[in-house]
Amino acid sequence: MDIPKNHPRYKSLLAREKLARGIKEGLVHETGLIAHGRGEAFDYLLGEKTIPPVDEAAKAGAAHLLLAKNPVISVNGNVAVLAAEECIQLAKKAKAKLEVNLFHRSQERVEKIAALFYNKGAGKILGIEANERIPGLKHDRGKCSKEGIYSADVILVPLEDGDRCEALVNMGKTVVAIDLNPLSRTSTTATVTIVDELTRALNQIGKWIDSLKKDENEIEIKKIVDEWDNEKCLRETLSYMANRLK
Ligand code: PTJ
Repeated sequence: MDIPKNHPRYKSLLAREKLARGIKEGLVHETGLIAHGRGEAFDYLLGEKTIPPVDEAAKAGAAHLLLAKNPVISVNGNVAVLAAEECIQLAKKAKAKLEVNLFHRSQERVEKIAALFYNKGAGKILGIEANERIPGLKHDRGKCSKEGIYSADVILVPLEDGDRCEALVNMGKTVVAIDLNPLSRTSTTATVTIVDELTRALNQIGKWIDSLKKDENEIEIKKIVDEWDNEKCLRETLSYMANRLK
C-alpha cells in the first residue's frame, strides 16, 4: 500500500506495513504484530515522544555502552524490519557486535534476518551459528553465540521477553532494554530501561554516545552509570503516563 506522507498517522502506518511485509518475507514472526500493537498502545500514553526521564535512561544506556568491553546489540524479527539501519549505526558508534537472537527461532529466519542486515551494510552478524546457551533458559532464545551474547558484558536488548532479560542479569550482565511497557518483567529487571519507541530510543542513545564522547571524561561517564536509579526512572515514567490518562 502507498501511504501518503502527509497522513497524520504516517509513521505508525508505515511501521505496520513494514511488519506485515516482514511476515510475508519470513523475517517477522506473526506474533510480532501483537507485540507491536501492545507497544503502540503504550506509546500513545507517552504522547509518541521521548519524555525527559526516558532521555536520561538513554543517556545511562549510552554511558554503559561506552564503558563496555564487549557490547552486543541483540536483534529479532521486529527490530530487523523496523530499525536495521538504526541498529547498524549504533553498533558502529558503540563498537558493538550485532547478534540475531530469536524467541521463535528457526534457522531459516535467523539467516534471512542476518542477510537483511548484511544488505543494509552491517559488518559481521553473530547468532547464525549458536554455539552456546544462556543458563536457565529452556526455550530457543537461550541459544546464543559464544563470541557475542554469551561473553558480552553489556547487552542492548530492544523488544525483549522478560525471561531472557532475567537470565542475562543472572549471568551478571548489564542489560539495557528498550521496551514501551514500563510494567513488563523486562522493564523491571533490566539494569537500564528505556521506555521509548524502538527507533526513537536507538537514535537517542546514538546522540548521547556522540555527546558523551565529546564532552565527558571516563570518570564522568562512570558517575552516570553509578548514579543510575532505574526504579526511580520507571516510577517517573509511569506517573507521566498516569497523568496523561487523567
Ligand atoms: O522475532 P522473535 O521470534 O524474537 O519474536 C519477537 C517478539 C517481539 C514477537 C517477541 O520478542 C515477543 O513476543 O515479545 P513480547 O514478550 O511481546 O515483548 C515485546 C515488548 O516490546 C512489549 O512489552 C511491547 O510493549 C514492546 N514493544 C513492542 N513494539 C515496540 C516495543 N517497544 C519499543 N518499540 C517498539 N516498536
